[in-house]
Formats: sequence, C-alpha cells, structure tokens
Amino acid sequence: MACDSTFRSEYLKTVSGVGRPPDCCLVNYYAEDAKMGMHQDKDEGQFDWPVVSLSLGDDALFRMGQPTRGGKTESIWLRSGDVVVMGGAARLAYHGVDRIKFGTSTLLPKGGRLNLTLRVVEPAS
Ligand SMILES: O=C(O)CCC(=O)C(=O)O
Ligand SMILES: [Mn+2]
Repeated sequence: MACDSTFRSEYLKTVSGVGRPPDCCLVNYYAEDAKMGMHQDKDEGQFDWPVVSLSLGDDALFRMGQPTRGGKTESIWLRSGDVVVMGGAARLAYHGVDRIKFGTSTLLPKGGRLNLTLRVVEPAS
C-alpha cells in the first residue's frame, strides 16, 4: 500500500520517536472469526526499527509474549485508533490476535477490523 511520505515520516516520528520513515505498510482485515497466531515479525531483514501498528474498527484481543516462543504473555484489548509500537526489546517479541469483538465499531460499513503495520524493510543504504 502506498502511503504519503509526509504522513509516514511524521507518523512514525510521533509515535515511536525515531527518524526513519517506514517503507512498507501491511494491511490486514479481520472478519468476524478472524485471528492471527503467535508469531515474530522477521520478514523485514533488519530489526533496528520498530514496527508500528495501528488498529481501526472493531476491538481486538492482542496478545504480547516474549522473544522466545512459549514464554509468559499479556493480553490487551485494542480499540480503534490504538497504536502499538514494537521496538527495542519488544521488536522480536511473539505476538498475535486471539479474536475480535465483532460489531464494536461503526467505522467499517460491514464491520470487522483493519490493522496497518508500518515497517522499515529496505536495508540502510
Ligand atoms: O492485527 C494486529 O494487531 C497484529 C498484526 C500483526 O502482528 C502483523 O501483521 O504482523
Ligand atoms: Mn506481527
């Protein structure tokens, strides 16, 4: 997904405090029964920059774990407009979405949830 570059750089600076704008935005749509299993974000090739995640639409039960699989986890309900920054020690933490609470937002005409993750994928030049 293409993002306006001013939006990208200002957004990332504001929410994460780092200067390099993301060059990738992954958009996930969660329908009523959708979930996402526990995983690490490791496709970026480098892990110096945070992954910034924006929730839109229905509430989602987000689970955050440890950098190793199977460790202690914590769950939090994410609401529309919430931002999660996975950086520093949390950059490679396992995380996932256990479920959404369908119909808790009127943002999307047919319900459900959108999640945008802004990432730095290109290696530094
Ligand atoms: O939907 C979310 O809150 C998490 C999405 C995610 O972890 C991912 O796209 O890698
Ligand atoms: Mn992820």
